[in-house]
Amino acid sequence: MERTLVLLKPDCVQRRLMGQVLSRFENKGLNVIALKMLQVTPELSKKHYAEHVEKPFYPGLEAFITGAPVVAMILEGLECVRVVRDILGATSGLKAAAGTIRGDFSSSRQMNLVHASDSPESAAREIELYFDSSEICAYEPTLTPWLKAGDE
Ligand code: FUP
Repeated sequence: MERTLVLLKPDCVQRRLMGQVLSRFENKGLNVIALKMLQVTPELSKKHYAEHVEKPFYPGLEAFITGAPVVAMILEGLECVRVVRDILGATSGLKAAAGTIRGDFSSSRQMNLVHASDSPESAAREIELYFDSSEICAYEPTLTPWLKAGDE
């Protein structure tokens, strides 16, 4: 089992797309094991986007991500990091394939609705940035036997 950090960004919350986005993860069979709404501070943004802080687009990105509430969640499932990135699609909504969340709902590179960790290492770092271990509610869903074979 793998875990990944997902953020429903301010555009997702403001456009009332939270339910539709969450449904895609639930429909896939992923487990939501932590979930909360919060306002990202400039300090948290700089930690989250540490690799981008020096880039020219960073000030606009920080203004966007701190501009309204986000929803943070931890998803769990087999190959969850890659599976969730595939469900999101390419970074730019203009380039993302139809059928992906960004491909279906976004026409922007910055306002691309959802963030998801890009590797298990990033996931571990980002989960720690957004969640205390006491906020994680891991559980075994009763329908697991109908989602995958026992040896998968
Ligand atoms: P992703 O891994 O898909 O979230 O994308 P990146 O790590 O490459 O970029 C992080 C965020 O910066 C993305 F959500 C989009 C934003 N971004 C811009 O706003 N402008 C750019 O030129 C590049 C990225």
